[in-house]
Amino acid sequence: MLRFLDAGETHGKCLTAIIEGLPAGLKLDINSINHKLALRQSGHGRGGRMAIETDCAEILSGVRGGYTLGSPVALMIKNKDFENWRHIMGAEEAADERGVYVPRPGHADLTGALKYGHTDMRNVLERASARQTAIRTAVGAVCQSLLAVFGVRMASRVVSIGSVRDEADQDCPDFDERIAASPVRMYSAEAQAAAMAMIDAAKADGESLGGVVEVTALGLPPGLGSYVHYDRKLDAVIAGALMSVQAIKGVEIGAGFEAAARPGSKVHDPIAKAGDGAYRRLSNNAGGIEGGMTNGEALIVRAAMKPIPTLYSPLKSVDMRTGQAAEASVERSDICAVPACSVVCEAVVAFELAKAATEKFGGDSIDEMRRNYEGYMKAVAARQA
Ligand code: EPS
Repeated sequence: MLRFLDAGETHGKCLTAIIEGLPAGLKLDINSINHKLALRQSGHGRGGRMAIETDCAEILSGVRGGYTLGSPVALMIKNKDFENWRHIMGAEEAADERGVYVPRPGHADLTGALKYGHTDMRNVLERASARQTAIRTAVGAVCQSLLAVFGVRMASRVVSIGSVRDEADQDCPDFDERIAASPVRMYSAEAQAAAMAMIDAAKADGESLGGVVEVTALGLPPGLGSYVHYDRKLDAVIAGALMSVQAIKGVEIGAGFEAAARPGSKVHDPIAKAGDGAYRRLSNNAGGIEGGMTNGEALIVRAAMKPIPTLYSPLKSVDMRTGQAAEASVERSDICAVPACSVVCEAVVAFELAKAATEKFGGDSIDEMRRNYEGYMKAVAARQA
């Protein structure tokens, strides 16, 4: 079973992850991991921290000469900002400075302090921070290398920021290139300009902005996940994983919430036989998942991100030292991290798909996994003949 653990505080020394369950013989390219890390750092609306960091992953173990060994793969991303925080965040000695005593509404601060018994809420926010998404992105990039062996191609884009929507279809010309070149990862030039203006206005007003991101995966075989038990349903697993990303408040697959307003004939995708004999859907409102399993169509998942809870014009809160009303703490933060969030969500879905693929096709080596995949695909083709 593919699994990972991660650790790290936002101003601590580094972020780390151990991935266990990757097959031996998988080619890993550090540049493709670092490319995803750079994408995650970019985007209009990011704050001052991103000018400090240049996230680069280091592979600490489990890889030799560019290929996985089958042993756990350990990854590390250093926090450059640690140099500014060493005296406060050191493991052995930590100065009692920059304490946080007024919780931010919408953040983990207050409940985290009550739950773990912290008085300085820095002990909560350091780990609750979305900085953790950097290492999750690195883990996802590794998983995308595994998925690529089986012809799976993933992408992500921003659908909306605040009230500005970009509903451009994935089939538009130069779609991927335009998303990659856009500072808000939108296709439409008008939507991009409006979103950037809205972010600038939010910054001027001491506000923050959320939005909706979309992740797609093409080339998935039918049958990842399962209908037989609730905790093996792939849509449930993906939704749960996305909801674990900081600030994600909603997830939909395919037509999602809109399907609830349509009659059944406008929701379910008719089935036909394609020229090659394969069963195909004539539309894709299901977003590539039926009965908790991939059905061979494109996986389309959307996630809604709430606005970041750190506001430069702070909301009302309470000073936990005195019990008196006070303005919420202001930590340096981003105004809008929706473009970054699209890259993170792609990585998070990649991990769940790679996990489902390793469950389905198993194998200690990539060759064994490939044989299992090819044998299964042959059997599926025979069942459609
Ligand atoms: C974050 C606060 C900010 C963000 C951070 C998430 O960090 P800092 O307090 O150092 O300015 O920049 O995001 C990242 C560091 C990152 O890499 O995405 C928070 O409170 O969640």
